[in-house]
Amino acid sequence: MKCGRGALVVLEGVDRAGKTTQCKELVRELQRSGRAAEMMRFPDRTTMIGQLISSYLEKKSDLEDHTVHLLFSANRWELVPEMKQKLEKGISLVVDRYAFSGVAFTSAKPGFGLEWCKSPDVGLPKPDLVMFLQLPPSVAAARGEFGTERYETSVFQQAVQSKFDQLMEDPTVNWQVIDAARSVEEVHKDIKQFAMNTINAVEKQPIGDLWK
Ligand code: ADP
Ligand code: 2DT
Repeated sequence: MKCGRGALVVLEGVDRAGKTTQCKELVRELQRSGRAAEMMRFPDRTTMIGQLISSYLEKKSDLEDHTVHLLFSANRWELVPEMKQKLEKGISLVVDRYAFSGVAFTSAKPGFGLEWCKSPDVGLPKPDLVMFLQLPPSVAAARGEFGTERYETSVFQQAVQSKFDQLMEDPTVNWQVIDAARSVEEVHKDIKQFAMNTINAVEKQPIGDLWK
């Protein structure tokens, strides 16, 4: 590796925490400072699998719960070759949701355990940094109404938050909790700092395997 690999940086958090806003800001900032960086998001609704997922989220179709969980995972796996290629070329990837959302959302449904939910994503490229944008439900509510997609209710979002809390107890993942209730600029400053430190730290390290 001539100039080192890029970092895999993930942003997670509940609805309206500011993930998309901050991913875009971070990519812009990294590019401004001369680093190669690209944004990705999951689900990636542009692929064939992504279109099935999108139709499910928009409630235009129904899918059995295990099935849709596996489709979300397949949607990540189908992009792994592209992700690895980019990381190895030195491009850092800033990702809006990843396997953690996958596990948190499905395990918030009745009858789903954390371990079963994690299993299809075991071995994915391991994020070098996962920033969890923490936002109290009351502040999220002030940012606008829930949309009309599946999962967009306060009861379900609370269940999802408690699953994220469980996932964040895992010391094998480099979690950083970010107070997302501040201004876009203040949140960005923290995120930029964590991301820059990570990018510098992992340059010469191999890409890890998630949950392995
Ligand atoms: P997410 O991707 O987590 O759902 P978004 O980035 O789409 O969140 O932001 C949700 C809404 O909140 C948008 O209207 C956005 O402009 C607004 N927003 C994002 N960050 C902040 C912030 N720090 N303070 C106030 N409003 C914000
Ligand atoms: P947005 O496109 O607004 O982020 O909503 N989800 C996401 C899952 O249930 N499983 C997953 O693996 C992922 C990545 C979270 C996407 C919705 O899909 C949920 C909200």
